[in-house]
Amino acid sequence: MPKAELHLHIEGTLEPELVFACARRNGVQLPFADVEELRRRYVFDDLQSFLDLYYLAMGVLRTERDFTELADAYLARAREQGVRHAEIFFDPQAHVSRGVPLEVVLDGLEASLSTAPERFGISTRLIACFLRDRGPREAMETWEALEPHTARLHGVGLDSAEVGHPPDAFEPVFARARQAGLHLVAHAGEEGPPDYIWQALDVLGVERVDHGIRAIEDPALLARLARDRTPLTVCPLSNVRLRCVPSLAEHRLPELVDAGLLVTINSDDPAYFGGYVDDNFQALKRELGFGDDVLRELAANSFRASFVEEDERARLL
Ligand code: ES4
Ligand code: ZN
Repeated sequence: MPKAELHLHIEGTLEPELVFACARRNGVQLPFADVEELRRRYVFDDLQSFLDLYYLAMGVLRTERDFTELADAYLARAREQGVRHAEIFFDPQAHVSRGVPLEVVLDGLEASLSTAPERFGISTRLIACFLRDRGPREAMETWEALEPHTARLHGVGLDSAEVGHPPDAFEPVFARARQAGLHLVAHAGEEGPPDYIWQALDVLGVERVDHGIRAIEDPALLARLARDRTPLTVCPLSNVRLRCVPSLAEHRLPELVDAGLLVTINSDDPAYFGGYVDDNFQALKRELGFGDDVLRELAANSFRASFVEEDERARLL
């Protein structure tokens, strides 16, 4: 089933085998003995406990080659999962803050992504995310560094630890990205309250909400999202692994669909959460009894919610 992936952190596709390969060639010492020990750590209590390991593991990414191999490995997996188009997040601050230049990250990713259509049948876009827990000032400094590369980007987003870091503080930096002609998205309502989703919409002016699952607690917000057809990029296996929902069977995703929202299914950080995007689709079938008709509609939504221009859309379907 052809689909677009709209919520995918490239650093979250870093599989343990590549962690160790990069660590070895870059001379990075890891606090894990081997791949098996690292994989055993993939049990999380909440978003922060995941982020701690996510930022630690990505410390092995140092060279252009590392980022190229990371993206190549994702694309190979994505092709097998029916992905035709991917709008890919990356976290500039997570690399620049540890001394890896922005150019290394961008050049490394692009060396892979620029030939993805021929090699994997996948078109791609890059979305640079600001780390909300590093604050609005550093976000603006990051934007100043990104601005010369605007043509290489398709949008900006907002991610990392949500609670205590509401979207409204990032209004100035999102305004700058909008002026530069970029698309706007933000993580909101993953762990944070519905008010953060309202802020993402009304203060930041985002076109899509990443996660957004806590909208289910606010009927007026559901009505707003349905009316505007604002897409939600829901990540079911991520929500279970980070304990945002008690189990997949209890996920309220069916209610979001029934409320008329434009819901899409995505993998978030597939190396960490037990599956790539089609594994998320299969889990919905298994645990929530979704029929093939609903799954096909969710896959179709991913193209409707994508930032692909109308004339390019026909190629993808
Ligand atoms: C993330 Cl699941 C999730 N939530 C927020 N920020 C993130 N960065 C990478 N994965
Ligand atoms: Zn995410």
